[in-house]
Amino acid sequence: SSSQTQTYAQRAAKHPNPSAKALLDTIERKKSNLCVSVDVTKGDEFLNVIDVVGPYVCLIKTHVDIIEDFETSLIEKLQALSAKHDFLIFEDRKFADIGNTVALQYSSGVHKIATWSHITNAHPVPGPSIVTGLASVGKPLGRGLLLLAEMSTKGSLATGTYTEEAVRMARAHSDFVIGFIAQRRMDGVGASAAQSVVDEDFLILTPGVGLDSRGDSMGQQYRTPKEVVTESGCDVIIVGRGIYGTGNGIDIQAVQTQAERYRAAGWAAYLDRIG
Ligand code: 5BU
Repeated sequence: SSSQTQTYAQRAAKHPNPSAKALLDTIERKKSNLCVSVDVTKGDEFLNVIDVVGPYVCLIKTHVDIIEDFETSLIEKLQALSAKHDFLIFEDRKFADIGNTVALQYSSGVHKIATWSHITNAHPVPGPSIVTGLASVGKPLGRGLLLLAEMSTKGSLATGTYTEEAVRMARAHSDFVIGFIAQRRMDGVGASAAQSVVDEDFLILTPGVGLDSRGDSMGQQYRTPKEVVTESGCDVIIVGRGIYGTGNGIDIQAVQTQAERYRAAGWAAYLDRIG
């Protein structure tokens, strides 16, 4: 059977990449395929949101470069919350440069992403050298990489043969590439009839998820957990403003309520898919 109909636990048991295995195990243990994207600019607010949504998520997604008062201690506090609430960390860095540069951006600078982020992602646009560059840093640390095969935005150029080439690139580097940011399952995409892809298990993490809105004023498009997980076969829903809101200031009680609501919706959509 394809990864579409297998349980997260079945997939965890045979996944060769340590970060993918840990994510699948966490999803099963917490009955949560919810990743919360914490796109806030103040360190305290960032930690407060994570502490509240922590029990309901398998993964926390960060854009660490938007935090105004970033200091190394913030990462230590993030790691403490990861241990407290049992979730993994995904820095949504979207690397897009030559291998040598991305290796430096991943390992060094102020943020030293590779030292704390279990999963990160990259645009396939430079070609396979972006994967080998990042793998030179991340693979020895047991990290995993997602390729951006599709995007959630209106007018995205990541379609058609670009998406197919992204999947081929992943297949050629499946020791480090654990899956895709995409809007649908990629099983068999870009594969020739002769090629056996039955054993591949790429995780599909999907942003652009909302229960109350269909988009924003800057090109974002939202689909429901049912559309994403049941109908399109994706594995993890990524939710930002649907959980922490769009207004000024954060209502921490509302954040908790929404996190539980999205966790339940994502899990119900998965149970529907596996039947
Ligand atoms: P939102 O508040 O749920 O719209 O936030 C979505 C997050 O996912 C945000 O951090 C984006 O940078 C990220 N994202 C996305 O929305 N769409 C994409 O195709 C990719 C990332 Br790739």
